[in-house]
Amino acid sequence: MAVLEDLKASVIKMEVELTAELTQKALDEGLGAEQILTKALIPAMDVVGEEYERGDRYVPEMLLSAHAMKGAMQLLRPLLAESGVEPKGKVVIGTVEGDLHDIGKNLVGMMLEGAGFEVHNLGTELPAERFVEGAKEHRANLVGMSALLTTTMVHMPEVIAALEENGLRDRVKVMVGGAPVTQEYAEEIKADGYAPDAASAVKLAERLMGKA
Ligand code: B1M
Repeated sequence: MAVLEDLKASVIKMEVELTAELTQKALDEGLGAEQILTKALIPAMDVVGEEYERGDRYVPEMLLSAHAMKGAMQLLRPLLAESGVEPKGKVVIGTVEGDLHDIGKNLVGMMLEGAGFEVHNLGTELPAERFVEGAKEHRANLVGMSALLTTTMVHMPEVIAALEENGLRDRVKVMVGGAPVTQEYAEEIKADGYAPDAASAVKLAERLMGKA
């Protein structure tokens, strides 16, 4: 599909407006939101990451590509989130302390919404207490944590400990994800589940809520 190739290239080239136009074009051509994400937008961010790792791209350029991706996601959001059924569970989701990456976490949130969960997106760089406050305020059944840095994933067990200290651990399930996080790490920190991507996050959340 030419439009998907062009879209991927526009994110890599940091073309914010063109990315939005091509996303709309892809939708107008009848492509599905998930296809646009998995065949163009996510692979583009992988290229961006590889270029950064090789030293061919600096942080401001990484940010511009992220900005382009976010614009595209705004257009896809209503399609990923359309449902209108009784919530399958209440989820609070956020990125852990010291970490401002939010694209993947937002995507997981949108997909959960689309699958019929009530989702409260708490934001980024969240200390453990914010997860606790959010879980209490929204009477959450599920707490989702995202981390994209090896240096920040270490805050995940702090959140689990804070949930325990506040007497919430037996009534909320904990789900973790993000590029450096693994199934082994999730088990080590006693999270209830790990998902490698947004689609598996939905399946995992359904399983944890007994809705699968
Ligand atoms: Co950063 N960054 N970044 N960055 N960045 C990475 C993560 C990195 C891998 C790049 C690289 O070196 N190849 C590297 C981390 C290395 C490491 O620790 N292992 C890195 C670094 C080093 C940094 C800085 C330290 C750079 C610097 O300043 N020197 C800095 C840290 C800032 C901070 O957080 N304190 C930094 C900054 C940034 C930007 C601000 C420029 C920007 C973020 C903008 C934003 O998010 N608002 C940015 C970006 C864009 C990236 C890359 C290129 C793309 C991340 C992304 O959005 N991917 C990234 C390289 C890469 O991942 N390819 C990189 C697309 C997204 C859809 O995927 O987030 O993985 P992802 O989410 C997936 C899954 O992981 C999973 O599902 C999602 C959808 O499928 N998932 C979950 C995520 N959360 C989940 C939660 C779940 C379940 C599944 O349950 C709750």
